[in-house]
Order: sequence, then C-alpha cells, then structure tokens
Amino acid sequence: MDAHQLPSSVPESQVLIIMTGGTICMQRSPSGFVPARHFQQTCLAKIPIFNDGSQPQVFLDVVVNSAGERKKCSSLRTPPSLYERQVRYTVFEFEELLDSSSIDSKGWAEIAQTIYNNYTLFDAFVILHGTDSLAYTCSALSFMLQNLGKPVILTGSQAPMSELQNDASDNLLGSLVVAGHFMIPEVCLYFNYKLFRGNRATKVAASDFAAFDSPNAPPLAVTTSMQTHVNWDLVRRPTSLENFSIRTNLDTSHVACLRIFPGIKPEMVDAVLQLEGLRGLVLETFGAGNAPGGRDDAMTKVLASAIQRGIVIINITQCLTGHVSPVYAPGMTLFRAGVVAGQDMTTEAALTKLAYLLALPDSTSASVARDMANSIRGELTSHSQAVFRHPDGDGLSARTTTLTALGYAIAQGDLEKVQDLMKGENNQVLNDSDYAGNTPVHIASHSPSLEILRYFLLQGASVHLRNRAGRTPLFLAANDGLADHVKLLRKSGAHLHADERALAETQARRRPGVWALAGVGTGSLKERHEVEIQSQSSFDGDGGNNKMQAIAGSAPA
Ligand code: ASN
Repeated sequence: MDAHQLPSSVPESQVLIIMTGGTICMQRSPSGFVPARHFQQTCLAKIPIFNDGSQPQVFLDVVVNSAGERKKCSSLRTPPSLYERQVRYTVFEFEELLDSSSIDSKGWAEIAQTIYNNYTLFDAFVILHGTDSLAYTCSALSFMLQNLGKPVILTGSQAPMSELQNDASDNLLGSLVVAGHFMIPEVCLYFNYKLFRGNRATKVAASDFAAFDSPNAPPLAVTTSMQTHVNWDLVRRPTSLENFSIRTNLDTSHVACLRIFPGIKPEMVDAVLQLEGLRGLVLETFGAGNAPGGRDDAMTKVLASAIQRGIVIINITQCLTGHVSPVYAPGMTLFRAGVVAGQDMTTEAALTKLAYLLALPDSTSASVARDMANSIRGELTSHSQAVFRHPDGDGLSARTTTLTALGYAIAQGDLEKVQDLMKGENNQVLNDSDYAGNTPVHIASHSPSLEILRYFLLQGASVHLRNRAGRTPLFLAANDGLADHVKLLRKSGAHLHADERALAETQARRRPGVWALAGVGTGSLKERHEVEIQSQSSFDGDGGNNKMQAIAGSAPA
C-alpha cells in the first residue's frame, strides 16, 4: 500500500463545485475558445494539487434537481493543507456550459437553486463562472441567498486550465482552500489571491490576471505565499434566527442601466424611461453624482416625471472609487428630483439589487427607493454593520483565556457573566474553539441555559462549525435530549452534517422524539432532505435552511 492509500487522519471539508462554464474550462476550437465538459476527469484528476490520489474512490451525494433527485458523484481530494485539512470536492456541471456573456437571471436562479438543494450536504460551495459577467452574478447571488450561513465563492480565470500558463489553477485552489477552511458565510469572489465581497467587486481588466478589484471595500482575505489572511473585522453575517432561503425571481426584465455622457440629450434619457414596463433605472453619472441639467432644465423634468410615474432611479458614479453625494448643484438637482443616491455601490450591485427588490412581494416604489439607499448585504458602505469573527491566529492566547472562562460561565448558566466576558474585543471568541474543537455554541448547546445559546446565535455565532470529533452543536443538543435547544438551533438553520447521520439514526431508535426535532426521521433519503430544507423556510416556496457546519474542528491558527 503506498502512502496515498493510507486512510487520512486529517479532517476533511466537503465542497460542491458548481461548473457554469467560462474560460476556466474552455478549450480551443475553430470558432475560438468554447466551454468543454468533464472538467473533473479531464483536468483536475491529473493535477496532484487537486487530486491526492487517494483510494478507494469516494462518491458524494449531489441533489441534481429541485425534486430532490440524488446522484452519486465521484469526488477528488486535495492533499493536506498547511492548516492540516483536506478538501474533498465533486464538480457538478450544468447541462449547458456558457460563456458568461450569455448568462442571465435564469442562470443565476439555477445556481441559487443548486446551492439550496445541496445546502445541507456540503460545507461550502465554489462556483466556476466566466469572468465577463462574474461581478453581476456575484451581486445577484448575494441578494438571492438569504440568511446564508456557508461560504459561497465564485471564481474563474483569464486563461483556461488546459493552457500551459494559466491563472485557473491558482484561482480554483485558492477558492477551495478558503471555502474548505474559513467560515466566511458570504457570497465572495476569489481572484488573483484576493477574496472580495461579491457585491463589491467589478471586472477591471480584460486580460490581466488581476482581473477584479473591489475599489470601495478592502478584500475580505488575501493569500500571500502559503497563508490566507482573513480580515475578520469585515466579514459579515446575518444575526437573525432565520433559516437559509433563496429568492429566484429577480425582475431583470424591467430594469435598465444608462451611462450619462457629455452632450446626452434629454430625449434619449426619456426614450429609455418610456420603455414599456420599466420600473427601475441605474443612472451612471459623473464624479460625485452629477448629470447635465439645472433645476428647470428638460433633463431634470424628464427624470422627475419618470419618478412620479413610479420608476426608481438610482444615481451611481462612473468613477471606480468614492460615492455619490449631492455636493455640487447638478447632483443636488438630481437628489431633489427624487433620484436615489446609490452611495458607493457598483453598477453591478445596484442593477441586481434593484431587480431583487422590485420582485419582492408587496414592494412599492417607495420601499424599493428606501432599501436601495441602505445596505442589505454589505453592498454599500454603512456605518453600522454586523461583523463576524473567526480565529486566524492573532491574539489567540488572550482569546484562549476568555474562551476557558466563557466555558465555565456557559456551563453554570450564567448569562450575565457570559455577556460580560464577551464585551468589546473579547467578542472575537465567538467562533473560536477549544482543544476539542468546541465553540461557545457547542458548549451552550449542551448546557442548561437556552438563553445563553440564544445570545450567541443573536451575536452571529455559527451553528455549522464541527468540533474535532466532527460533531455539530445540533448533534450535541439532540444527544443530550435538549428539545428546546434543538428547536432553537433548527430555527437558526442548523442541520446535521452528512457524516453524523448514521450515528444520529442509531441514537434516534433509542430516543426518537428529540432526534426527530433534529431532522432525523425514518423516511427515505429524499424525504429526509426535503424535511430538512423545508422545515423552517421563510419565503413563499423559495425557502431553505441556514448557517454553517462547514469547517470541521477548530480553525487554522
Ligand atoms: N468570455 C469569458 C467568459 O466570461 C471570459 C473569461 O471567463 N475569462 O465566459
């Protein structure tokens, strides 16, 4: 038996790679580069950094449609990382692989639906996509995926994986490492060693490997030599006790984007605003949000009249950095006419957000205009933003002390002490783990006080981290027969990890009630999955399940 055949003692994360097309999988053809199928077998299986050669072959369940139909898919595994973890993955290819210049809201819905269908089966998701419209897809998904608790990382490349000199290997490997190691429950774009918040990124180069930037928001993480440095202060996560859910019906048919240029005629702007059914317009203006026209000017009248007809117009600067603000008279005129200041949003974020908001049930022009001006997924700079931390080595010993004290306070059910210990910088321990990989939520999940558990969840703690034994907080709560803890965790999107299921089912025979609450039933695999993803869905038929179990054990130090 060679070393590759020895069972690995290193923990594994499981990642679903969703292949939509793009240069990363392309091959030469007489009509130029076109997407090619079987990326896993023809490319990745042959590259040692993507395939440690382990045997026997492991097959992972992938849900292939919204009817819950499952397919066993062969998987590959990376060699152990610097953080002593291996990432197992399988590539799920869409039926039609696209050059991303042809993607539209149908494609976005397909990606969202695939994540939703497989949410409880994988720790994280990597989406392979062409670069041309990647920033639009990232932005759209950031709105479509609600109460996201697991990493969703989009990437692609400027040169195909099959070419000798390419950026595909590094982009995919970097994405897998981030997805498989770090609890960043956001829609992100990884490219050229940087991880951006997806709805802040924009394509800045047509062929350079540094194809993306996030001019108004620093990267969430940067890979330097062999390390990934996460800027945990910037990582965001929702702090409501809600399940993951998706919305797939963006109203992209009734929004448009118009770039102002010197000499643009009011009639041209009016022609766009008179388009049948138009409900929203992104107006790309000069500098700090200026457009030609004075107070009683024809241009202003055209805009004001459209706003009166209920069209929402968003002011986005053509500049790469900075935000719109009515400091000049032309900007003030637009503002007074009712044009919404889009602050420092990218056009991609503004357009997809508009399409998302317009499709929400009961949306009105007023509600859309109000929400366009506020951050809902970190897409614009706002002063109060929930941050989510996770250990990456800095100040770890002080945090270990806090964590130990916290462990005692949780076990004693002392909420006041817990709150006291979590004050200020100490809240960094929110997702830290002890020697056994237990986070505060693990400890709270089998300690008496439900209020302490609720407190951590409301602070944004993850329900998906697994301890060194691979156990989720939900498993611990069910195993201790704590029904209310189980219910609260489920409400917050917790689910058992696929690896815990067999043991959970054995336990369920002894104590069916509490395990049923934890989502362990006697039905078929498909029924169980449906129960799991439908149990707490919060949106009309679009619902789902929340939060994270991704990274087993403690985080890299
Ligand atoms: N045209 C390609 C695409 O967006 C460009 C790329 O992926 N680099 O699919």
